[in-house]
Amino acid sequence: MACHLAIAGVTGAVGQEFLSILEERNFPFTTLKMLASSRSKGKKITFKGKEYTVEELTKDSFAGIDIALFSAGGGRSKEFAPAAAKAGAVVVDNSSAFRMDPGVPLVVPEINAEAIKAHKGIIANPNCSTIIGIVPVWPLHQVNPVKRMVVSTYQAASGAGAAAMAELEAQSREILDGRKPTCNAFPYQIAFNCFSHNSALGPDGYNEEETKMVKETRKIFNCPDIAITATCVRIPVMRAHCESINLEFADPMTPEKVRELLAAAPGVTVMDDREHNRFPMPIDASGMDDVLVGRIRQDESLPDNRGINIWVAGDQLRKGAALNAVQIAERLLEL
Ligand code: 11C
Repeated sequence: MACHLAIAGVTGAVGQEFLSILEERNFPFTTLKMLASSRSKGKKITFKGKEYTVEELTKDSFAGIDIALFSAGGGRSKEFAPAAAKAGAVVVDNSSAFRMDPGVPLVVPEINAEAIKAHKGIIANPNCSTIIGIVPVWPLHQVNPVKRMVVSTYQAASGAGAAAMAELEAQSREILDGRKPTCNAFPYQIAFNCFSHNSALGPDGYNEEETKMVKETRKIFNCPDIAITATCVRIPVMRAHCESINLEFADPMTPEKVRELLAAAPGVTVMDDREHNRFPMPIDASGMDDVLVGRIRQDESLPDNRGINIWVAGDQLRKGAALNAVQIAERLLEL
């Protein structure tokens, strides 16, 4: 079934990725509305050989729209997504605005696609670090429940948007030219540096990114008791996030079993070449749909072979954002 589609935030990094994924996957639409803030109003975008004019995102943008893909920032989602839903569209929202709302499904199709059916007009796309981390953990958790998960992230500039990606490039040039790096999108120098994730710190000392990973994973897994702790760090990489994940299982688990389960898991590619010390890197994951997994090994600090370490890399703009949202939209068309 084809649909009337809208993209809110089409000029941003995720918005642009929506377009390439819709084209690659030949997503069926009869009309497409490109929406963005007033700054981008009137801009021309060519998509599938046709020129579109970007319209300003307003509460009146959604008459006749079936599906609206939103990546325009949390504030705009809060302001405009309810209006879109009221007009009859189903919003797939990439922001954090509605993720923890109990009435809004938070979906990774490989994990909880069935939650889509319960939507009331808005479906939330999880945070990129959450998606990339849990796609490979879920198939293991299905077979042997994960009791505790310790995650450390190595996050690309793309997670902070197109301006942050441009800043990484500009700062690299400035530093190589012997100039002082200019910081606008990030609070600190990103080129040739890394820093604790640039989201707000809570009174407990955890930043919002870390808290999102904990709360969102519990909601998507429908597992409020799973123990999770995270440390999130920004590194000078353009567009794929990496994560070191330590898992404690209820029962013994071997690296061989993990490899076997992940080799059969949707959305996952095992890249675990010990012989050549070759494991997933951001340059491998960039442009890929699957989350890459390697460094699969026993955590020998835990008794009874109940601990496993893995290393993952996933494209933040694709599976971490636009691809996951388009997969949700594809499922919507099947309902
Ligand atoms: C990052 N994960 O890499 C963030 C970006 O809640 O959707 C996305 C924030 C969000 O900085």
